[in-house]
Amino acid sequence: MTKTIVNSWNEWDPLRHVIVGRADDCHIPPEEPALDAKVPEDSDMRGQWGRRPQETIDRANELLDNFASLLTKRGIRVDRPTSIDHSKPVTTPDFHTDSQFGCMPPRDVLLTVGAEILEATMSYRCRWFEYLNYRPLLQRYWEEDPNFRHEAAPKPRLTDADYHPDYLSEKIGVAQRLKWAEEKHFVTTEEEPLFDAADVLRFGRDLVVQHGFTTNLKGIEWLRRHFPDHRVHTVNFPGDPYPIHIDATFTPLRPGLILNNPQRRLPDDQRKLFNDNDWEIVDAAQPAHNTPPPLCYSSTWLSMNVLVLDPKTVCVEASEVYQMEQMDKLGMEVVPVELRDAYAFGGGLHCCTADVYREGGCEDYFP
Ligand code: ABU
Repeated sequence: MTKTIVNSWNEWDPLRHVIVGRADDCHIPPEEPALDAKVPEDSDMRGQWGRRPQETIDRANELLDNFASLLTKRGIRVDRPTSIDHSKPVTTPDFHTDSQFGCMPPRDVLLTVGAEILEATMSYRCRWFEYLNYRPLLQRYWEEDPNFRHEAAPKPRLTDADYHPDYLSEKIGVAQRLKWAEEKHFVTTEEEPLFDAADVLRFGRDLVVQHGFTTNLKGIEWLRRHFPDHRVHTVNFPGDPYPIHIDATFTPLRPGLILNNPQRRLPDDQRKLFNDNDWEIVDAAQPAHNTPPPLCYSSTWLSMNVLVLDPKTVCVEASEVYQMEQMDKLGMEVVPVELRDAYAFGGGLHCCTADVYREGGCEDYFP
């Protein structure tokens, strides 16, 4: 009798098995083109690199462990990655960087579509080997589930030709960044296919993919060819001066309902798919914080980076009082989860997880 380990087609069906990241040995990597483009110009991250302070690693791990226990108590199987040594430099024939990033957050690296887990190309040099943190788990799933497809996208070369030099300037300014975002001029070029898994949202037969800093058009075309039975839609959010990862911008909660970041609204001409199928797109509540925590790459909009446990239940960061209130009004049962002190390690509740198994199959929500 065979056992299905891997199955997940969307962001909301009942979650039964998930990977939760670890903060172990996380580093702030040295400067490099795609990473620098994401660090806000006034951020305390500028000019810093090295292993993150041990007390912050311990605190983040405490919160991630608590989150894992909460999920386990709700009957969800939780697996954890095995940290590699992130202090090791990465050298390939094409580039060198003096350290790596970490085994947080798994959502950036692993894209689960049905019975497949696909390792993304990634676009930061410091994240080139990040998939190795998850290989012990993926090997285990492969041994246990004869239908599991373990796939890896072609490793990119990440030469200087992958990055637009005008993004490397110290002072660009938010107005210029917004102009470039409107023009779809991002730090990554079209030299070769690039994508992070966290730029992809799964809606059954449809994949919605953000074109931005971490995913280029060739990356989206690669996904289109790799998933020939899916419809792949490209989206942009011009209000975002630092566009990486879709999951603090566009958050499906259940069939027919999506939260959209009010500063990063989906343009009218990209709403047709949702409008034609009676999906409601509502503005997300304001974040409860005016600034991200120290040494954090992400924006305050991790407030809407939630983990949906099933179409009626959602985990929201415990200090995000406005987001919790809005979820309640939208008819969701809210599970508060403390995670803010782990944000600096790469993101919120959606980021720090990767789906392994959700109930349900591949539905067509946009017939
Ligand atoms: N990894 C999600 C970060 C998105 C943001 O900074 O808004």
